[in-house]
Amino acid sequence: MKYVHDDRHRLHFPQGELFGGELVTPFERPSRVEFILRRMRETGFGELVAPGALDRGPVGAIHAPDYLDFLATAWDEWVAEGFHGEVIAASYPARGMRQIPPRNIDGKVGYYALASETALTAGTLAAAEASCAIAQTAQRLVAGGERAAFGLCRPPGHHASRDQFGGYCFLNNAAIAAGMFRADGVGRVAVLDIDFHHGNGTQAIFYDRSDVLFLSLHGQPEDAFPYFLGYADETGAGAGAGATVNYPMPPGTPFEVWGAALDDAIGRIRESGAEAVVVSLGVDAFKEDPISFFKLGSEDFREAGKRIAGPGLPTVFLLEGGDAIDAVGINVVNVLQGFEAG
Ligand code: OKP
Ligand code: ZN
Repeated sequence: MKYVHDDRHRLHFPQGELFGGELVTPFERPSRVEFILRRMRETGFGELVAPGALDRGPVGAIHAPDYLDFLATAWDEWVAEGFHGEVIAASYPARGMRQIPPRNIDGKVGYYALASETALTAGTLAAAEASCAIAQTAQRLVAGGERAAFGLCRPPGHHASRDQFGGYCFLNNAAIAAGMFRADGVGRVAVLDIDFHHGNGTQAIFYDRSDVLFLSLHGQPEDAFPYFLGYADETGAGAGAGATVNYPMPPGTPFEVWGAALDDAIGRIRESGAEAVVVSLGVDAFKEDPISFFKLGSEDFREAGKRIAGPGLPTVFLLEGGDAIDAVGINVVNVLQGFEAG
């Protein structure tokens, strides 16, 4: 399988993540990619491809123009305001308040943020665009006839909505790739999100659309980030009714239960008539992940990959989360090897 990577992800490495009231070194860090690359090389898996230039059209088809402007100017406005730290949201348009983007950068960040753990820095947009170009190149490989491709996207994307960043995400790579399949004339696309965290951004982007099926296996919102979306009764709206499928699961969920949810999701992909699949590939369902609570072992990821190959559809794998950094490479490559064996 071809895999797409380049080094520009390193431009995004905030020094602080707001965690338990402290600023800690972010869990989502550049070494995640290094561990995956090392494992790809060790196992001789696949062939490395460099990404092409970012195609801004498909980005603009998913994200709002004012949000993209915000990402482009936030750092400079933050510095001009006289702030010395990284860009972190502190004030939000909460319940009962007006949803109007203010002029002041401190307010504007709150308007465009969905959570405060994620800092934006001078290099963040460049890294997010490079990550998106990687996703686009992986999509192009598959649209051009490859059975599958893997994009080592960093920063990840699935929490980013049409006009909000957070959960380490800025541009929704999976949504952009799914939109590109549609623009290529693929009638129906499935986004299968197996990251431990609910893909709230991807869900929101396609919630009222029937042409992109969204399925997510994740820690239940009662207990897990992003907390405010991902319940089982969220099934789509309007034309998209029935095209969103959520599998929220409780702390301690073992592979037997998770795998049954995966089988159900794959069954729905088969029935849906989808002609391509985008997998939001997070491996934080792993039992040793520092911020998650499922109990999958490394071999379970191989089995998951095998099952994902079942429908025989063109498949783009895009990296999302997975922060047990020494195992993230093993678990990602296990999914991809399992897929190839399936
Ligand atoms: C990004 B991805 C846990 C706090 C979690 C943010 C998690 C973002 C996950 N106590 N905060 O989906 O892996
Ligand atoms: Zn995650």
